[in-house]
Amino acid sequence: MQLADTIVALSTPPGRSGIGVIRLSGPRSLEIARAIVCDEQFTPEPNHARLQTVYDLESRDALDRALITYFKAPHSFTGEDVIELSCHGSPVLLRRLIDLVLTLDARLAGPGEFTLRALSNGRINLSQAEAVRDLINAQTESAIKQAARQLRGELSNYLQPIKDALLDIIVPLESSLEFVEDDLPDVAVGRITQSLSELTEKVERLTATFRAGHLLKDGLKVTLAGRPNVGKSSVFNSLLSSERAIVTDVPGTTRDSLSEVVSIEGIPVLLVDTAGVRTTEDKVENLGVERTRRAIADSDLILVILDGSEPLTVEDKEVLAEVGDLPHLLAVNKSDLESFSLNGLLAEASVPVIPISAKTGAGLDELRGAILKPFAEGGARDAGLLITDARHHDLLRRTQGALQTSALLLEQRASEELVLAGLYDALRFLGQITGETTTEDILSQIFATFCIGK
Ligand SMILES: Nc1nc2c(ncn2[C@@H]2O[C@H](COP(=O)(O)OP(=O)(O)O)[C@@H](O)[C@H]2O)c(=O)[nH]1
Ligand SMILES: [Mg+2]
Repeated sequence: MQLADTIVALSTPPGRSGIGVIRLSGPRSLEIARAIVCDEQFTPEPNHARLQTVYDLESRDALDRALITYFKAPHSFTGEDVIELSCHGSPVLLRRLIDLVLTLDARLAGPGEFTLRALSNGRINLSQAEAVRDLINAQTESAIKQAARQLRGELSNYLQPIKDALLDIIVPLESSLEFVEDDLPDVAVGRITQSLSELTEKVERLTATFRAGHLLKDGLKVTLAGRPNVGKSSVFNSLLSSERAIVTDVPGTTRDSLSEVVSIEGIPVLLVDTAGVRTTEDKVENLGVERTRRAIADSDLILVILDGSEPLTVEDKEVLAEVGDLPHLLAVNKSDLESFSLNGLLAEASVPVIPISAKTGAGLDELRGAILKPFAEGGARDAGLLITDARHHDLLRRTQGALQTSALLLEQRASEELVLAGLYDALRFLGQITGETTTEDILSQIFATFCIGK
């Protein structure tokens, strides 16, 4: 990755908007800004927005009045000279401006390249860079809060004392290797064993938060299944609080799967409304039924909807057979109707049975609670620092393993070299979380998951 060049990207989403922001970073940023405002003396005060006319360099026509903000190196997000142009949000205008900037010896930024530069210039560490990405991708408020904690450096602050303590063990071990002929004295072994077990426990505690953290970031996929007309689309709409799916009393109305993310206690739940499962002659509906089968197979939980105003039908039983032992719960809909009954399901079923009415909203809170219950008690509202990233989780588990191996070797009075090897591994794994010991190809893999312009 070359850092000597100047990069440019649209930092706001493509499409029409009130304002569109173009960002430049690198040594030529100010020079390029001077060119497009057609003023060689243009020297904006750093960190202050200036309203300027920007020009088409070829035709000399004024293109827009834009707010230009200059962030002087090293006091910018990337640590380099940065120019931000806040223009009116016309895609044509923004495209033209970027094309002009590209003729002035800048190049288009790759995904996450601004953040990568911030990392390379020591403005943030790797876990903070990942937090920037997670903040942008967050699907619920709780996920935003977690990403913001990581961005503030909470993860690196938790890990730093662990790394320091590891060094405190490594240094005397190394010197005993050099200077002492005999084995380590028992007191020293006891002390090291004690601090190793404390460190392992700290790492374990953090590793264990991944279950909740993973859920918070990646959420759950919940598929609604049931024969036509039981009220799947109505339940879908009620859980979303919107009229997203078409509801009619004509069986087979929903032909394709629809999905939307809804936040349940801060956890993003991808709800999938399906065509339902039934045998039909209708070609389009049959394709929908096929998709339902696939959605059922790869969801975390299946919400089987039954119509409590009628006795169970053969089709209902087919759906239940289809779901089989997959994780599911039964929502018995239309509890507002006179003829409603749970059909003896409570006594029979081995999974939760929840009476609901999509029409009145009765039982929907219980349903939300039951959806989350197998995954997270109490949601993620007031959780402490959580590990949300699979990469971090993997590295923490490896750290744990390395520490345990070292402790075992120490107990067996193996040579110091062997004990040290595990400690160095642990240190390296922790360093990969914050980026000190992360290799180039891992870095490029991580940054490939960023959006362009960030
Ligand atoms: N009384 C009553 N009718 C409902 C309820 N939920 C859905 N319905 C009706 O049942 C019919 C089928 O609903 P829909 O959501 O399209 O079912 P789907 O085919 O399973 O998606 C429609 O006429 C709805 O108005 C409910 O809780 N109570
Ligand atoms: Mg439907």
